[in-house]
Amino acid sequence: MRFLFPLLLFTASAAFAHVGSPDVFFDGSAGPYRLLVTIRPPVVVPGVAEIEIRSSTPGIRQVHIVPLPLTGPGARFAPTPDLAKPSKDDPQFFTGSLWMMASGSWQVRIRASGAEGSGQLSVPVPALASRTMTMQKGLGALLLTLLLVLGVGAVSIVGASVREGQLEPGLLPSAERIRRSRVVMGAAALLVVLAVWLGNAWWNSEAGNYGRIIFKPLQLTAALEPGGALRLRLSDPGWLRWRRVDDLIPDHNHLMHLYVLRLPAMERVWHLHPEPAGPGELVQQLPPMPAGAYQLYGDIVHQNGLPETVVAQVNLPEIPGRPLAGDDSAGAAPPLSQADPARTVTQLPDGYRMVWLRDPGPLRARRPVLFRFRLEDSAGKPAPDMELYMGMPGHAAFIRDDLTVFAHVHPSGSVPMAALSLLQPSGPHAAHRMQMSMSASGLPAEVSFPYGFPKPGNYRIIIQMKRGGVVETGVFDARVEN
Ligand SMILES: [Cu+2]
Repeated sequence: MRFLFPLLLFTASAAFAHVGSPDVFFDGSAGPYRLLVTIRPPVVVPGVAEIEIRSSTPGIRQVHIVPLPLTGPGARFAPTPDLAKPSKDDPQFFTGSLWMMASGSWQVRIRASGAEGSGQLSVPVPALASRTMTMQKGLGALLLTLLLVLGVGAVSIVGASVREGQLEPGLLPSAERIRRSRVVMGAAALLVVLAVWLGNAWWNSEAGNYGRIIFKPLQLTAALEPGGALRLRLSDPGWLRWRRVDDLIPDHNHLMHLYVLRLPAMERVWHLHPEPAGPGELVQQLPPMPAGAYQLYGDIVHQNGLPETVVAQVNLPEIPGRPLAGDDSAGAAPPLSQADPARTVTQLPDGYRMVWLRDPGPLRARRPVLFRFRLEDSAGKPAPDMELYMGMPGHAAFIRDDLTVFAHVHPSGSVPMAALSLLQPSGPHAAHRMQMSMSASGLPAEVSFPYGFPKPGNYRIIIQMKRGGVVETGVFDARVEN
């Protein structure tokens, strides 16, 4: 029985870039067309990635898609692209599936053409085996029955051929023939058992090989040092040879973006940027924090563009701390017990407010949506003095109340900017062509994030925008239905 179900042994959680939120969302321009792209990477590799593309620019006629390695020579020579299928109901919506043949950092190149001409964009996608498919119990039972029938059948055919193969019709086999056939059947049974045993060994060794490539996230340990510094250590649990802890590249100027949430109520949140302190080590000078338990989500990007989110929990005494500096920021919200999914306005400490421009209707799991937010002054006018915060009009984090989902998303989507810049060395591209309320500085007071919740439940959304040198942190709650 064991050889039919050895793969049940390997079930790891699907957590790599982001936590519990493997789908990739991207809002960008392919030449004249603004596209909202959703890529659902395969859970096994090789496996099939599902691609959905919606154009908000009319006139699109054809969409071609092709997978390529993110970097290296393979990224220069594209195979023949596939044609994505237009939807019957919506001519601006296209779907397709692509095979991802190896683990690693990939991109999906999308070429759109139509009335406005043509253009292309690329979306980085990590392809990592996150689990092993398990065999269905019914199929297993069926295969086991077939194996028994085959084995017993083979043995009895061999026996019958020795016993009766050369017998004239109507005659009974002699005692000698019966004895010989029993000996041969015994030998045949041994052979069948040996073949099954070898098959089992082969299967288990294949499963073992696959088990080794299943993604294991880097581990994070956090320890408080005298003086209120938090030391973060990355360690590799033993995964693919190419993964290292000392090959991090900066993502909008920081090696790590660390979200710190006070547990269990998530009523305080910090967005911090630890400094490198040796291979696989980072140090963060903590701001003033009350004693308690804290959840840490650290976003990092490897040299090859592969993003990871490392997770840890830490108990801290009261930290007198240093004032926030640089890009570090903090926010406050009602405790989770008072979460209100109907609230669309966050009143900010300086009189400004952040408004969630929600579409009517419930939020649904696995449905990509543009989440739009506007920063207003106390008179309700769009904030006039918007600035980029770490090179972006805004930063969003989507967190499920049980901490099983964490996604750090930007206006261009859930792809880390460091991976994007490996594709487009000219820097972040035109993801923010927002024809919305522009402030005096030319930056819109409105920002949008493409995202889809991976599963139903209650979520907290943390939105950060910067104006007049101040990072404004708005916290919203969402109830997501199936
Ligand atoms: Cu960010």
